[in-house]
Amino acid sequence: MQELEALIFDVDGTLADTERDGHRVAFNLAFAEAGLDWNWSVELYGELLAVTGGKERIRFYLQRHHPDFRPPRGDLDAFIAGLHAAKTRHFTRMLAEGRLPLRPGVARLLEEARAAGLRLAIATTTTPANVEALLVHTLGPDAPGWFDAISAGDVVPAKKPAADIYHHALEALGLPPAACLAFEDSAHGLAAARGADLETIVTVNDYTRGQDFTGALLVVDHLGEPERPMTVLAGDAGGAAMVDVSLLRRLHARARGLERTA
Ligand code: XBP
Ligand code: MG
Repeated sequence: MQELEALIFDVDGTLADTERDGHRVAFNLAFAEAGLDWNWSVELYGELLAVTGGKERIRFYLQRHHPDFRPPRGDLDAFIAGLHAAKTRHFTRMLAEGRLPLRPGVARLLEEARAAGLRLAIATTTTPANVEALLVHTLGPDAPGWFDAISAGDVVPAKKPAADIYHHALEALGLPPAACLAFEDSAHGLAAARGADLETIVTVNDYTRGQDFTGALLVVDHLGEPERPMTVLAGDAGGAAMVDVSLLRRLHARARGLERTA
């Protein structure tokens, strides 16, 4: 049977709770800076998360809420790209200020996986500069080098729920999906990972808790810490309080073993 060789992580909502107090706030700062009176509330942003990717999200918002909007100059693509660049500047500054910590258990699991010889990768919709800033400012300057593949943003034409970004990461790792596990926080992310044949662990957050995670290997509230056990929402963690390498190996073996005999 195929051994577990690598872990592939989503970023937004999975490594850190970035959406409500990070991306949303950065979008609003960029809008204000551009003299726009658009303001994305926590509730509205929850609806806009239906579309992944910041530029795509701005376009979706305009179609829904300001269908007659015309940019003051240039074409709409260029206008959105400019707004989005400003948003990335604000978001990476917030990360540098330490305002967006990693979720429980993330640093613990990354360190344990490295020590156990598992390879690490990232598969995310977000802009590469955001991934770099998050890793550096939460885990240290060497952290981006821990990952054998960082597949991010516009490197593929179709963002999640399309599977493209996971195919990109698998190709960069040079591994089949059966050798890997994915970590996601949303139904779109789960669909992307499952579309690439990856078994997936889901850590929900406030925006995604009510979504349908059928097909996930395990659904938990977070990865857990020794002092802060996780709660299992779906799947069988065998009573474990944390997602650690030994649980991942057991889940992987069980999933792939079942698949082989199915
Ligand atoms: C994350 C996203 C991203 C961020 C914004 O989805 O949808 O768009 O909200 O990032 P996932 P950018 O976690 O499923 O990858 O503005 O840099 O696009
Ligand atoms: Mg996510």
